[in-house]
Amino acid sequence: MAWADLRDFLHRLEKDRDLTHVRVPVDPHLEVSEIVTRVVREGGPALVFDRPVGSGMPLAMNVFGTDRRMALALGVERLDDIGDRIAGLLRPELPVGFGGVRDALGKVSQLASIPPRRVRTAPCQDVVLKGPDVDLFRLPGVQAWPGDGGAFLNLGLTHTKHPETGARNLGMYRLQRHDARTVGMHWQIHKDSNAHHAVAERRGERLPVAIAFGCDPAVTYSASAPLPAEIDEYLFAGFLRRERVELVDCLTVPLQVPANAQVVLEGWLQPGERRPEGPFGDHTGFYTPIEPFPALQVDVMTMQRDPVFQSIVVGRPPQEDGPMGKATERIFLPLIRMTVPEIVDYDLPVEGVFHNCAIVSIQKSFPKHAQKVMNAIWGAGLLSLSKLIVVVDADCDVHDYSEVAWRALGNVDYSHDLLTTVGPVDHLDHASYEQFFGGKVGIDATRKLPTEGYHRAGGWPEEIVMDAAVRDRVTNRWREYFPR
Ligand SMILES: [Mn+2]
Repeated sequence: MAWADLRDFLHRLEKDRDLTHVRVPVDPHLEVSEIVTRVVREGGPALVFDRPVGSGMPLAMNVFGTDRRMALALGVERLDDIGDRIAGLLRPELPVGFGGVRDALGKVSQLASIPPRRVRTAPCQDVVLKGPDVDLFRLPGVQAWPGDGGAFLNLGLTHTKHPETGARNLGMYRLQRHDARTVGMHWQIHKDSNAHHAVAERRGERLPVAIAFGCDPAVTYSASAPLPAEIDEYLFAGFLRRERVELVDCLTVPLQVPANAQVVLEGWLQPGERRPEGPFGDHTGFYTPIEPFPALQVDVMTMQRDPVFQSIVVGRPPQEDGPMGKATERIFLPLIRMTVPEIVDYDLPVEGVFHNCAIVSIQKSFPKHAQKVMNAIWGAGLLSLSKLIVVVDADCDVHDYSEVAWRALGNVDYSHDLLTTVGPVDHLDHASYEQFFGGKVGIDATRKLPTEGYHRAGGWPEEIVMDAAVRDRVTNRWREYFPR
């Protein structure tokens, strides 16, 4: 069962006592951020700030801030359930090989076949503000960190379409409020909207853009998911929701937005126009410097009659984007296995902000198999940005960092087991000496085979494991040894 809209989901959280209203006035300049950061760290509830200072609109934060809420947002008990559903859909005809993730996702969208439905009227257009009446200061934009370049309207869903193919894209990019009518589009180099904009500029055309805030949770999540450019986020959202997403035509741009969005901005990007964007304290835990980025002049702002604005604080992990990224990690596992079937499981530690470290377990069956997997990951979508890949054997629990560390630190001869290379790194990476590319390393922490040059007498040593019958006996007799 899908959530009808954001409000429907917030009501459920309230019923579960997993949402708290903050009823006193709170300043979206830093104060909201400090509160949210503390609540996220405690694994606390979603928050609705009823009275953000300077705006009449309530502000929902930390909506996805725990794995439980993230799963509930996508209508499942465990995030792995979605991966299982994907694997189930794909099982009859496994697309494997080079186009793996793209083909598999295409197949899932096609098999699930829950395309969006177009509606004529929509609550998100109940209130219409045009031209000089547009006022982005009515939205409770959050300045999260002292060094930020201003307030940001983050967690907005940016809609564009390819100027030549007409393929739409839905993405989640950071949005700086430059002034009452202008919003900065932080379109990183590897993102789909950036590609649309590049095509429009090459053709000397302006690019229509619509940004929706406060959509139903599956749609919001889909905007954040690193789907291949060919995959329609709304088909994917339909698959997640098991119900069609209702879209309505925008008023002034040839795009559609979710009918139940809380707030929508519409406008056209002029070719060649850039404005300094940032600084911004990002999920790396560092400020990203000012860079020139496109800036959207908003022609029309539409909204529901009593909208609630949803946003997010990012910064040094852990933050709310952690559970969102974990959802992606779990949902994409069966898709990654389409391309690299020997992968058993993987883990992207939140401290590694999803690009800095990937831990992968594999069913090793030939010499240098770990190196093959490293190279495959460095060639797979946005996972290709991974800087460190740790490969362990199938029997290692990749989510148990203690076990991973034991193997990664102990099972390595650094003259043989390191693979170093150079490749693209995340736009936000601050450590690479050049922006956009840098060095990467893979650690082969698997058991080594004689066929890959490990010629020690007796082969790889046997790990210490207790006899299973003894383990069971001790478990069963525990109360006898230690009566209360
Ligand atoms: Mn996309």
